[in-house]
Order: sequence, then structure tokens, then C-alpha cells
Amino acid sequence: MTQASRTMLADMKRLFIASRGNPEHLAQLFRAELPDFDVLTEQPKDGDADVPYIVVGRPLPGVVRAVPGLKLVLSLNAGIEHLLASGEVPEELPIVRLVDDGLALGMAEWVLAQALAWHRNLFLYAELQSKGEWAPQPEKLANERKVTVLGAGALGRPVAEHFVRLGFGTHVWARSRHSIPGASTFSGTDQLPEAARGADILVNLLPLTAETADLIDADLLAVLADGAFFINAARGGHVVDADLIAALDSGKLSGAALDVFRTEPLPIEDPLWQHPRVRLSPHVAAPTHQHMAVKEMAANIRRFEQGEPVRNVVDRSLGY
Ligand code: NDP
Ligand code: OXD
Repeated sequence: MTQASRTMLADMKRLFIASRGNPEHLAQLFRAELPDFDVLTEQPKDGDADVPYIVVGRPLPGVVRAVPGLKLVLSLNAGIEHLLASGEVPEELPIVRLVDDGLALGMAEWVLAQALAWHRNLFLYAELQSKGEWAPQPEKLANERKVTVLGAGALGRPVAEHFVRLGFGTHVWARSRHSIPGASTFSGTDQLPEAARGADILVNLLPLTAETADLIDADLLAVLADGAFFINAARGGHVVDADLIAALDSGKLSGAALDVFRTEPLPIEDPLWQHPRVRLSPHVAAPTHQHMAVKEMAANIRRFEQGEPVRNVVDRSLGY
């Protein structure tokens, strides 16, 4: 390397990608978005020049704290409960969670696919086909069904808007009261039973926090319509699994589509694998599309550089 290029590198801003997998593809995308940055994939250490930005998924112990001059932590995930629980990110450092159009579009596709398949009895017809049974079922229109969406954030809101567009009676519950045209909105713990009462479909898109852990239990499932369908694309820790299985066994729930679990990968001995009323997928409802995520993260880094407010900063007191 020439002296001139060494001096140029020394003047560049630095970004460290602390991905557990192969970070090279991500690094290339960042280099294209931030050509004036030195994008590192090797752990910087004490004594190295400052590295103000880190992009991180599930950090290995000590990785974040070892970065000199860190100012902003950019999460590779939308849910950041593991990052907070790891204790790896010092209190004073802002954490930005991942919010981008790719996640919102992917989540809407997955949730709507599950909801419509249940609504139009497609799961049931697949079962009947396997038994060679020609058995038309009573069919309803969307406007004869009620859906409750838990969470009205980056993912919950667009999902609720899709349900409204399709004609479903749509209830949305969040911590604060939202206004979503065509939907009825509810807020706070007191209003949860009202939001969920009589719902044919319950969709969970909450973050996992101290307040939302174990929220989906026997009491909540009891207020749904008999034979309701439950869709969980948020976190396994929201659900009391024993209560979910009891509701499926009793017929209170006619089915559940589960993308997330308390332990992932779901252990092979877990009864959810074999339950005839459970459809499960391996945490793929809204996969990260790296090219879109990098554009959003790079834009946030630019904002930070220019002293503008950074978007989607986690409120640590709320846990999301
Ligand atoms: P946001 O932070 O944008 O939205 C969270 C929503 O939940 C907000 O509407 C918030 O209310 C509400 N909420 C938070 N706490 C409470 C509470 N105590 N009571 C009632 N409502 C509450 O999150 P996202 O929409 O981006 O993501 C939601 C979750 O989806 C993620 O945390 C993650 O767990 C999961 N996820 C799953 C993926 C998958 O592939 N399966 C992929 C990506 C994310 P308010 O609006 O009032 O603040
Ligand atoms: C998540 C993600 O938070 O995959 O689940 O981003």
C-alpha cells in the first residue's frame, strides 16, 4: 500500500460488521452504499483507530465492548431482545433496530398467506385430499370474519392495513392508541380482552419485552371465537405453549401457524412438531433482504454523521 492510500484510509470513517456468518457479502453492499467508509470485517481492538459504527446480529461475548470509539449500534434484526438481554451493549450506546420495506412486505405476505389459507379452508382441504374425501365446507367472506392484530408497529400496521383492504373486520392493539383507517384500535393492558374478544384470527406482531412475555395464555385465548386461528410471527416467548396446546386439543383453536419458538431451532422432541393442528416454519416469515437492509442502515449512518435524528432507535426503558 502506498503512503497516500495509507493516509486516505486513516482519514476514513470506519464501520465494523460483526456478523457470525460470512460478512463479506454485507461488506460489499456497505462499500457500495458508503464508498467513503472503511468497512471492516475483522474485530478492531484497543489502540486501533476509532470505529464509530458496528453492524451486529447476535454478538459473541466481548465483541461490541472491544470496539474503540463506538457511537452507534445497528442491529441486523428487527427484534432486539437478545441484544438487550446479552448485556453486551453499554447503556450509553444507542441501538438502532432493523426496519425496512423488505421486512414489512415479507411479513405481510407470510401472515396474509396463513390467514387466507385458514379462512378459505385450504389447510382442511389438504387434509381431506390426503384421505380422498370430497367434502365442501361452509365458506365465509372476509367481511364475515374478525381479525385482531397485536402490535401496530413497522410490521403490525401494514399487516392490519392489508386485512382492512381485504374486508376483514380488523382490530389492532398496541401500547399507545393508533389511528388506522378502517380498523378499530385499542391500547393498554385493560383493553386487550376487548380487542381480542370474538376474533376468528389472532395475529401476534409484538416485540418481546418484560410486559409482553407470556401474554398469549389461556385467559387471552379464551376470549377468541370458538375454533379461532392463531398466527405467531413475533417471538416464541410471547406464548404459554402449554396453554396453546390445550386450546388446540380442546378445539378452542382450530389451528395455529407458528414461525417463532422459545427455543430455535425447535427441538425435535417438542410436541408442536407433530401437532396435527399446527403449521410451522423455521423463523422465515420476514427474512432480511440484505440489499434493502443495508440501504436503510447506510441512510441512518448518514443521518448520524450529519447530526440529524437517527430513525428507529430502541427505547431501552420500554425494551423495544
Ligand atoms: P415495532 O417496535 O415497530 O412495533 C411494536 C408494536 O408493539 C408497537 O405498536 C408497540 O406499541 C406494540 N407494543 C410494544 N409493547 C407493547 C405492550 N406492552 N402492550 C401493547 N403493545 C405493545 O416492532 P416491529 O413491528 O418492527 O416488529 C415486531 C416484532 O416482529 C419484532 O420485535 C420481532 O420480534 C418480530 N419479527 C419477526 C420476524 C420473523 O421473521 N418472524 C422478522 C422481523 C421481526 P406502540 O405503537 O404504542 O409503541
Ligand atoms: C427478527 C428478524 O427480528 O429476523 O426476527 O429480523
